[in-house]
Amino acid sequence: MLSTSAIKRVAAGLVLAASGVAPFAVWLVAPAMAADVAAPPTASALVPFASEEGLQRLARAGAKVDFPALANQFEPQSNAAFCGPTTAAIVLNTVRGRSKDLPRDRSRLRAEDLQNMPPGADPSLPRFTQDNVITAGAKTRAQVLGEAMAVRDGKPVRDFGYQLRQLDQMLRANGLTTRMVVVDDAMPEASIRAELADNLKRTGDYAIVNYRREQVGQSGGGHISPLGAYDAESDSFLVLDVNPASAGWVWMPTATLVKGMRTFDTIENRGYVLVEAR
Ligand SMILES: [Ca+2]
Repeated sequence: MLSTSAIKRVAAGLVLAASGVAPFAVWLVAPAMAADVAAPPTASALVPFASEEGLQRLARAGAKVDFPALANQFEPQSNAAFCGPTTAAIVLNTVRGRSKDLPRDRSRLRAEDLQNMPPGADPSLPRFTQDNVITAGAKTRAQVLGEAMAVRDGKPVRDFGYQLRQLDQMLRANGLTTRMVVVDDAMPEASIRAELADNLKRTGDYAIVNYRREQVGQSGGGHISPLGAYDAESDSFLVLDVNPASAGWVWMPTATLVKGMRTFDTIENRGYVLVEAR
């Protein structure tokens, strides 16, 4: 279907062509038109959230109650290894809301930031951050950022970021109840779709996915992000990608998402974690 802007551009091109304007002027119009009248996305295509089609999917989606709550707490990861902690911080801030007992992360304040404040003032905010969620878990910040976790055959074994099981442990250590699902070769796509879509229809719990970018048509390796919604008509999930420096939020077909989760990572396949307050 042509968008209104595309129709206007087509009309402008026809007018130029009919009026005998120099051919290059017609040529300038054509490429933009070609982009706008591209065929509808194929079943396997990723559809950017920031597009007309992307917004339409959210508007009609029947499973999206988690989206506004997560969007309100969204933050992008600050370095390449922190997709797990960033996802954890977003979900924890969403689950725990404005509880008074949230941790305060003063690591981003410099000593000179306090020099003009009243004595004893604390400008930090009660929030989970992608830095302080790591502290509660078993894996240390240094290990997340590549410090050797073991030595094998005389060589350091490094393990950047979080494997699914490590993420699950860290989420539980931060006070969440979790259900971790490893997407092994035998797990049917239908049960994964049903469980994730059901979650996205329900308030109070959230779905986190761990997939391999290469397998879903993006560049990069293992990645972790929360899901925002499910649209049955296109059979796709809205992945709230926490690394906008690499990729934007996208609608990812179920088959593609499952393909990305059904990939091996160090000790077992990737998968997803469902979380709720304890
Ligand atoms: Ca939910």
